Amino acid sequence: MNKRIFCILLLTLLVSACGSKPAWDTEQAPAASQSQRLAEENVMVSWSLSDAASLDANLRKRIRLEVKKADGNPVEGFRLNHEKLLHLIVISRDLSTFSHIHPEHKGNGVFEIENSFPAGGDYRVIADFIPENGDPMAKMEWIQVEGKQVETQQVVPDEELAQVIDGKRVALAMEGLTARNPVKLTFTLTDENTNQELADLEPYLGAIGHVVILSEDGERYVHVHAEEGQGTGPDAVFEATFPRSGVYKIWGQFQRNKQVFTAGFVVKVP
Ligand SMILES: [Cu+2]
Repeated sequence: MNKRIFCILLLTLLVSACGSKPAWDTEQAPAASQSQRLAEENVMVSWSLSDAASLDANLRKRIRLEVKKADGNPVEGFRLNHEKLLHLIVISRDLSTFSHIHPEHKGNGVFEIENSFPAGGDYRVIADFIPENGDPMAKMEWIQVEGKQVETQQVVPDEELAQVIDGKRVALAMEGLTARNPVKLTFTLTDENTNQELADLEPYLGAIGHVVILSEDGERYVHVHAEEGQGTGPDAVFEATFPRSGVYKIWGQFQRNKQVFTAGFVVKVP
């Protein structure tokens, strides 16, 4: 390359790297990364569903998602977030089934995973990730799974916010339940038979618990982690903000004896 062209190129790079704001003007990230920072509205995900390699169950499908920038180029890098590059939540339209899985990163913004769907029908898929040099974001889509459908359940608020999962009783208490303000959610775990408090929770993906919240219509998604330094139970405390009033389902996920278990509660936010 001729020296003069090289200098012009270098100058162009320097100028574009500095952007309009001088770097000394801000104490945050340098201007270069600010100007390239990926905002949620500049990232899109395209989803596809195909038959899985194994044909043992007819509703086993391969979910493929491709994370792209507004210019069509793939998002190349992802930040490790709670031990994973991307968290995928799959919820049936009636909110009766829930899975939280971790697709494999294939490079070029592509992630893939095989998943067994309990029945045919519509599912809400939510990809939760942080592009390198980008904001945390959640991208949602409805996908249709062909196959025999089951009768859908009504989403009705639970009268009692407690349930038993494999001998473990999970109770949910909410303080200051209202929309658009932080609500304190406390899950308390006890042994169903002995009533003893369970104090041997294990960290699951780097937190004592995870909470996923979805509105009845599947349009509003909230994902929070237990506040730090909470030990091992019996309480796991979270803070979540419901974006508006309405009916929501709240799934709490915990781990004990290397087993992850999920408790789901339907609540009405006034
Ligand atoms: Cu996850």
